[in-house]
Amino acid sequence: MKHSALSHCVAGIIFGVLTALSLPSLGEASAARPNILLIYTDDHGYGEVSTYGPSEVSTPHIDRIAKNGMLFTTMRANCTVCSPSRAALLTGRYADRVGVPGVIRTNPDDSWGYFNPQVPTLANRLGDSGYHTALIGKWHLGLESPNTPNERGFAHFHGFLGDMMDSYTTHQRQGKNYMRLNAEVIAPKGHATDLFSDWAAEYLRGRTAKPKQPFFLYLAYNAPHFPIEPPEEFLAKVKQRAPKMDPKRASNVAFVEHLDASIGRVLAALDASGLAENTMVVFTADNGGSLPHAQNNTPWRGGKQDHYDGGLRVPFMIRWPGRIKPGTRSDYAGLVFDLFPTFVELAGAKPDSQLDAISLVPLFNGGTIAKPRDLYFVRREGGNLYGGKSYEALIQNDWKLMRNDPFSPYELYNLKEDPKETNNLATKNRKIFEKLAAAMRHHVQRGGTSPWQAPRPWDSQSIQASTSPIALWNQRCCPKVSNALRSKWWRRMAALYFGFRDHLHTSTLRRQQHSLDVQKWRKRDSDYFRTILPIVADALCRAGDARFFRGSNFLGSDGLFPHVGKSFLVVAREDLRSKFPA
Ligand SMILES: [Ca+2]
Repeated sequence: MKHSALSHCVAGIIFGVLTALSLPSLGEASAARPNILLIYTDDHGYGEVSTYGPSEVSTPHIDRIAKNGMLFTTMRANCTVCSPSRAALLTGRYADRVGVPGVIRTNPDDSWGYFNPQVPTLANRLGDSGYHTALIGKWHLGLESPNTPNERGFAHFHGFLGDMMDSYTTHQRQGKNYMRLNAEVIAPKGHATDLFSDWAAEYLRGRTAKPKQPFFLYLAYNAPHFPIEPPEEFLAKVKQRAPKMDPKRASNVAFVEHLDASIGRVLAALDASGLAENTMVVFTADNGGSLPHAQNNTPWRGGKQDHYDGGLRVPFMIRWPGRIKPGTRSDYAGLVFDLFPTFVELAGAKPDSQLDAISLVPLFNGGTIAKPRDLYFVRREGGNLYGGKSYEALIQNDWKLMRNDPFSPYELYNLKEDPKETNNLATKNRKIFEKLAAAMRHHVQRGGTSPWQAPRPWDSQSIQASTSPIALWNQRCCPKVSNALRSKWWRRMAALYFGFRDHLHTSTLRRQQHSLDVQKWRKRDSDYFRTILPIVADALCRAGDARFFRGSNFLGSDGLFPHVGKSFLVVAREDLRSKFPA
């Protein structure tokens, strides 16, 4: 591809966000099917939950879930960072099989996943079997259509789309607001942990009006992910109790204790709703704590971003009154995405055939799961340390093969004899090494069948400059939408076109890299209109994280833009949306 005369043009994309489409209830549910409350925290290390052992942190409310149910000691997150863990949880498949080997970020140049819109989510599956489905809190699987929570199966979404918040009180990320009530942009006031707890309590109170329809509430806190911002009164309590504690550590302790108190408020609302008896409560996290932020993964080695167990082993507990005996414990070595088939089974839905996850239901009455399985982990990441490449880990029986970046040599540990992963046997036990390496390659190949970036127009053979943009739009872009909505999008696209055109002029001229005959170009407006619209239509349709489109064939080759040769870039930036109002 020639880049000799590359032109960067910037366009704003206006998004007609689909109004939330609530899935219809498919009939009243059987009373035996439990409601499901999944509490999912962010970067929450094993050492930050007091039920697992002596800790500086006191988490009585989280501990109570284990006390009233089953404590799991050997569960691991599917990934050592956020998005892949969430993609796996919501699909029951390894994250690289659904397009999310790495973190989906608000900055497209540093985004390493695109959540495959074709794969049904846990919310789809439970919704289809009659559950009301809600996500409160963090999504982190896409910022735009078709990967918003409402479009991926959640009837109710009250939370934020992004990867993290730069502040728990402003809720913004790089100056942008990703807080939403369904598709509506909202600007609530307060600490995010308090807000999500209030919204969850409100949701639970609302469910009392429909006691016969079971619900699935996925309550995904962003705490205790950095920035570590405990409310002042919680920090004061910790300082008073432990005045000599390192200040950074004290902040973490207070932050987790605030989270625990908030979870306590949600559990109290569940009790008050009268629905607790038939509600399964699960508590777990997406990955281990971040060591540079003074988080604690005791007793495991390493932390977030590592394939050592400090990055993977997470707190995990399930309470189900009358069905799981209080105070029980399981040492089953599973992965958090095992919740997918577990919930689907409890909902009485047909099991999925494409899953990598395994239902935990046999464990609930003291049974075992004997099926042997590999536990596979993958993370793709940018920056010089990772270079946009992935690195993997694999556990088979007592053995783990792993590395913590794509360039370091593999390490091999015997987890049974060496649970803290201090004795690397990679050179001493080549037989096991080779066996696990072969199994790992198998998973890498399977993951390779799924793209991890959104498809882009220049990859498509079906787009030709001669094709009518209207036909393209109708054919490629959401053929199921109503005519009224389509017409609305067309108006927005027209506005976008004119705004784009003007911006193209100024940015190109300002760069002075190419001479552009504006008058000549204007004469060819109609050609340009026909040419650019398929790209814009595609952009609007795909919108997900793909805000970067290259239109070489239909722009460079027909002589419209001789100054840019065969390469042409359109970067559609969300921060320009305001320039092109609908
Ligand atoms: Ca995380």
